[in-house]
Amino acid sequence: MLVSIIVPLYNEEDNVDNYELELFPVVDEIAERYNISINFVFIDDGSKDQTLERINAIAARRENILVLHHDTNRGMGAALKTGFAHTDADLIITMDADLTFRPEDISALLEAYFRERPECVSGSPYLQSGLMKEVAPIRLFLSKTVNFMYRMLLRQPITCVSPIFRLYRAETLKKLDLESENFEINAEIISKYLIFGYRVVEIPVELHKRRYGESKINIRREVRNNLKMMRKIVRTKYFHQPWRS
Ligand SMILES: Nc1nc2c(ncn2[C@@H]2O[C@H](COP(=O)(O)OP(=O)(O)OP(=O)(O)O)[C@@H](O)[C@H]2O)c(=O)[nH]1
Ligand SMILES: [Mg+2]
Repeated sequence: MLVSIIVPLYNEEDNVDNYELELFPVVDEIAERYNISINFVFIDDGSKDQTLERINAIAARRENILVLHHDTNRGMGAALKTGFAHTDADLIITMDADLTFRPEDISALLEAYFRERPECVSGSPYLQSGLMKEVAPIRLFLSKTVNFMYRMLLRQPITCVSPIFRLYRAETLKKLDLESENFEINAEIISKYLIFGYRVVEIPVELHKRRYGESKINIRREVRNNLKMMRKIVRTKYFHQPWRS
């Protein structure tokens, strides 16, 4: 069995420097423990710093790394879609470049997959009480409100639609016609899974504060994109129209 870990990178040079210490050893140990092959697909999305050079230098030293590159910055969703199109893995794991979700929790994603065989295992910081203290109150409030609205619209007990930290069966994921170019791709994927009846299992995971580099999130853009997504959910789920922009 092959598992691809897909990581979008945009101006993350300081985090990339940390991978040999905090990411690769953890993943190597997990691959050995579960007796599976794991490779990495990093997508540099037109970074303006040394991200591409540094990840290429690491890839030259390690076997299991594929580096892809966009000439201009196209957004997290565009980067993930490029990654999905370039892997033949059975399972796809998506994760943040800044390791705010702990690499150790990749084993929790796999554990839940092997136990329950769902189409998706999604890490939710809302199931892990107490750990959201590090998040700014305004972001926490907006996130909780948005997630509440998704829960009502989707009529599913999903606690968090936005996290990137997930495992998917590649076959199912590749059937989706994904249109999001930015952060809202994670909400698009989970909404489509739930509307189309694919089974999603949420597990509690820790979410920590970014230690290196700068946040790329733009709250206004996020709110706007999520409202657009909700309109599409209503059209598809309640008016049985095709999902479209
Ligand atoms: N490819 C690509 N990846 C991006 C872009 N913006 C952000 N990312 C990546 O998406 C992930 C999430 O971005 P973050 O800036 O950490 O956003 P966040 O997790 O909501 O916020 P903080 O952790 O508080 O900074 C990281 O892996 C980023 O490198 C982008 O424009 N293109
Ligand atoms: Mg982050």
